[in-house]
This record gives sequence, C-alpha cells and structure tokens, in this order.
Amino acid sequence: MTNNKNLLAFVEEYKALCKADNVVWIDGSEEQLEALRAQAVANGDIVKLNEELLPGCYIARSNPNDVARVEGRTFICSKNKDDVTPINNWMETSEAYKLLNAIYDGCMKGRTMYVVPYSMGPVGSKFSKVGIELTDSIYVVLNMAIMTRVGKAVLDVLGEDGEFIKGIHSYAELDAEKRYIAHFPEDNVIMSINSNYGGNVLLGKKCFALRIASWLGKNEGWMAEHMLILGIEKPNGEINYVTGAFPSACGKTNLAMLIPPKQYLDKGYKTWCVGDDIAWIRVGEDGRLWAINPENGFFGVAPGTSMKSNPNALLSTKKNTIFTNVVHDLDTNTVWWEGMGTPAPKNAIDWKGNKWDESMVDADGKKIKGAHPNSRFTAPTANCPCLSSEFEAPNGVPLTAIIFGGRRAKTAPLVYQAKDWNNGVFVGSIMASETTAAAVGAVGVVRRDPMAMRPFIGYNCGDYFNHWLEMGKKIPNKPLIFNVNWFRTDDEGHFIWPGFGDNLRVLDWIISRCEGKVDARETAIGYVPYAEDINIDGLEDITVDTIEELLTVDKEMWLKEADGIEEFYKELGDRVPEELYNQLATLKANLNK
Ligand code: GTP
Ligand code: SPV
Ligand code: MN
Repeated sequence: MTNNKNLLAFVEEYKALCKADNVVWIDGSEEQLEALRAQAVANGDIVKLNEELLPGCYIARSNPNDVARVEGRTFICSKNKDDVTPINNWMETSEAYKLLNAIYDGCMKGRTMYVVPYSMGPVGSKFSKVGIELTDSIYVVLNMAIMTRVGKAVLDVLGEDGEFIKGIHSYAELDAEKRYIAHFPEDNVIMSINSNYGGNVLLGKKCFALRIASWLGKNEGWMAEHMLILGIEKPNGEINYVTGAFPSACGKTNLAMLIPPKQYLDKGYKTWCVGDDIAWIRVGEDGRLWAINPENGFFGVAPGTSMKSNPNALLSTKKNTIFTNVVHDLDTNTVWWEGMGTPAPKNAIDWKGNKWDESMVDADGKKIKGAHPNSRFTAPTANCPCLSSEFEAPNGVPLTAIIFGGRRAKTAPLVYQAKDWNNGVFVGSIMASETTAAAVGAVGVVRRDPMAMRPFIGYNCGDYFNHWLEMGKKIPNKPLIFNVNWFRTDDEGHFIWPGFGDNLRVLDWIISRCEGKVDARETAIGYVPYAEDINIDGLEDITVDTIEELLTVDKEMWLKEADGIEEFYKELGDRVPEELYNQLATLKANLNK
C-alpha cells in the first residue's frame, strides 16, 4: 500500500520485535472495518447493539484494572532530565527503549499486528500531520477509525518520503505493573503497552495531538492545546469562535455542544461545535489566531450525558458509536448510564460484566454504579447535529477569545478577564482544578493544572509557559483571555450556577467584552463583570445577588492561592519565566492593597 521506506522499515522492525503472526494494513474501507467488527464480535471483544435503535453501534468493556489514563505510568523520555518538569514522569531515552523493548519482545505472538495510518486534521491540509499506529487490538483500530481519518488516503499524502509520528501499541497481557505510556518527542515516537483504554492507547489523541504536538508546536511556532472550539452565532449571522481549556471531565464536550437557553434561541442565537477536546492553533495571515480540531470523533464522558444536559452529545451517539464501560440493557440490547435521564434497566449487565440493577449496594451500603464514572462513547463528529460547517476548513476558525476554567468549589469567580496576553498566560498557568475520574487516582483533590495541560505537556513546563509568552509577541490581533468556573458551590455543596446551556450567558458577556461593548470592574485578579451585565432573563432561582456572590473575589482565599502558586512555580524548577514571577508579584501587591 506504500513505498515509504521509513514506514516499511518501521513495520518490519516491530513485527520482528513483537513477533506478530502477520501484518494487516488498514485501508480505511468500510468492507475491511466491517470485517474487523465481525471478528471482534466473534472474539467477544465487542457486542453488537440493537440495529434498529442504535444502528452500527457496539458496546465494549475494558479490563477493570484499565479504565482511565494512567498518569503515574505515563512518561516523557528525553536525553536530558531538565527537559521535563517534575509534574511529568521522566525516563532517559536509551534506558526507556531498553526497558520497553524487553516488554514488547514477543508481545504479539499468535496475534495480528494492524498498521493504522491516520491523519490528525483533514487529510492533506498543510496543518495536518500523519501518524502510524501499530496495534494488536481490533478495539483500538475501530476506535481510531472513528477518532481520526484513517487508511489509504493518508498513505497517499505521506508519499515515498513523508514524515510520520511512530506509534506502537500492544495490550500485551494488560498487566498494570508493566503498563507504560511512553513518549519520545525528540524521536517522534510513542510506545504504549499493557493497556487497552482511551487516552492510553488511541495514540492520535493525547499522546500525539497533545504531548508530541505540543513539542512540535514549540519548535515550529504554533500551539497544541487541550481545548474545545465553539462558534457562537448571533442573530445577525456573525460568528465568534472561542476555545476553552478545561481539565479532563470538566465540561469541554458539554460547552462545545451547548444549546442556547430559550431566551437566546428565541432571539436567533446558534452555536456550532468545531471540537471538544483538542485544538491546534496557528497565527493566520490576518494576524489572528486560527484553530483546527485535529480529531474526527468524540471520545466523550457518558455519565451525566442526557437529553437535558447535552442533547447534541447524546444524539451524536445514536449511530456508528462504540460505548465503553457503560451498562448493557439486555432487554432492549441498548446502553444506559447514570444521569442519562431515563429509568435504569431492570435486566442489565454493569461495566464489570456483572448482572446489575439499580437497587444493588456494596458492603458499605453504597449504591453500586452500573457505568464506570469514566465510561465513554466514541462517536463520529459527523453525527453531531451542531457540527460547524467549518469543521473541515483546512485553516480552521479565527479566535475571538481563549477561555481557561477549572472545577473550583470556592476561590475562582464565575468569570473574569485577564488584563492582557501576558496576564492571560499567568491566569492559565495558575489554573487549578479538582481531580476527576478521567485519570486513575483520588477524585476531588485540588491540584494545579496549568492550561488544563498538566498531564499532556510533552516537555519542560517552564519552557511551555515561555512558548505561550513568545506566541503573544507573534500575534498582532490577539484574542482576549478569560477564566471561568461553572462549579462554585454553596455551603451545602450544591452547584450555584446552573451551567450547561446557561453558560452561554457568560460567553455572551465574554464576547461583549471582546467587542468593547460592556464595562467591567477591575479587581486584584482581573476584570470581573458587573453582576447586572450577566443576563439572567428566564433563570429561575438566580438573582442579581446570586451573580454577585458568584463573582466575589475573596482576598484571603486568593492570598492563600498566591502562596500555592509560588510553591507550584518553584516545584517546576528554574525555567519558569521571570515574567510569570512578576505577574505573581503584581497579584500579591494588588491583593494587599
Ligand atoms: P474529557 O473528555 O475528559 O476531556 O472531559 P470534558 O472536559 O469534555 O468534560 P465533559 O463535558 O464530558 O463533562 C464532564 C462532567 O462535567 C460531566 O459529568 C458533566 O455533566 C459535567 N459538566 C459539564 N458542564 C457542566 C456545567 O456547566 N455545570 C456542571 N455543574 N457540570 C458540568
Ligand atoms: C481526557 O482525559 O482528557 C480525555 C479522555 O479526553 S482520554 O482520551 O482518555 O484522555
Ligand atoms: Mn480531554
């Protein structure tokens, strides 16, 4: 299928090391994919769902020891330790190859090795990049065929001497002790072994499009970010595009597909999804920032997705979708999860493969969840009812605003605006959020997650901050930078802000700020709205006083926050730019005024 010598040598090398029985090249044809689906069904890896209710859909369960990204076993490998900061695990390059090659040795005995050529970004666009994933998992092949553009067309673009990112994946024995997700940015190589789940194994996503691409972006003068891309259309047809960086399971997919509240719909507002997880951002000829979504599918969190919270996401999963670790309703042969908004099935199997119903409790009397909190759907972007007409645009969309945000019960106000680009970089760098089920580990612990990229920066975090500052110098028409927090809680722990579609009310303020149409109050941390400028028309239970409360900036809390930021910067080592320390000093001075 290809004459690319490097590619042929790469395939031969790993076929030999992994001792795969044979090699199958993925050409992207429906016939080949359909045959693989049939094979995976026959193997028991996936189950075909009700063809009438969910055409082309399948359910899969991962090993219970393998349900989320494993940050503890994810490594950035480089020659020099200083090129990686302590928030990521580091391994010396040659040591890492030695360790990993030993585990790959013979891992595909008796198995087929699939060669998946894929493009991140529209095939052939000059902003797109090609990857090759070698894998022994049909589940991975089928997911990659949804999440990216795969097959022959990609090889044609690659040609005889085109460059590609090398990815080698084997689920091996799913041995959690020998699980490694290793990146070699200096060599354009990704090695993943002993997992078969999500961001650990769909190598185009976090491994390539963020960890490797962030490094490429630094060297080539662009940015790879953990961001959704959303278009907001006004009644007059004008569309403003914004990107939003929120940590894993903190609302990107939801914001990317939001449906405007009735008051806005009635006026003629519309919203368009360009991307829900990753943005590749470049400076355009017009001096603005332009963003593309390099993916071709959504790997979305299932629990909580309902016709009420996110109808566009739910509708996106109605055909040609793979569900992982959700409840299998045996009566209808469909799927269910907590927060779907329909009654739990009576005759069902939970994510672990056990017979399950809603009334079941564990030894501590706690309800047993049917779906894993990080259960997911893999759905083609083409299914999304609000997919932007610019989704395939080779140059992407121009940005009006960049929004950072996290899950903070207190401290961070509903929204504030950074004073300028450098201050915005500071605002992104100090992001913190409560951890979620998207990664293995404790949930609900506040941790620093700069630009929502903590687990995804492929190099030294100080250098990454510096790259953001440097980019600012190259953008004549900069987007404005904001921070939002949908997750502030009251004393009983309830979210105060209704969130979801109503987040458009905050985006409305953000766009008005970008247009210079609304005033704001200057505070120690940045510009905060006047409460009456957030449109609460039609919101029950929310008054101007509630908004006032959501917008408070508590100086005591922020002084503590400033100490935490300083600690974090110090942890990152000596490459944190001076400018950010200056920003921190200004913040402290403002708070002490
Ligand atoms: P990844 O795919 O892991 O990167 O996650 P994501 O950032 O796309 O998060 P997603 O939109 O899937 O939302 C994760 C969880 O946050 C779901 O349980 C949502 O119901 C919840 N959520 C999203 N938006 C809001 C909001 O505005 N308010 C509240 N309270 N919850 C929200
Ligand atoms: C995330 O954790 O941010 C995800 C899911 O989008 S995964 O693909 O597993 O990284
Ligand atoms: Mn994500």
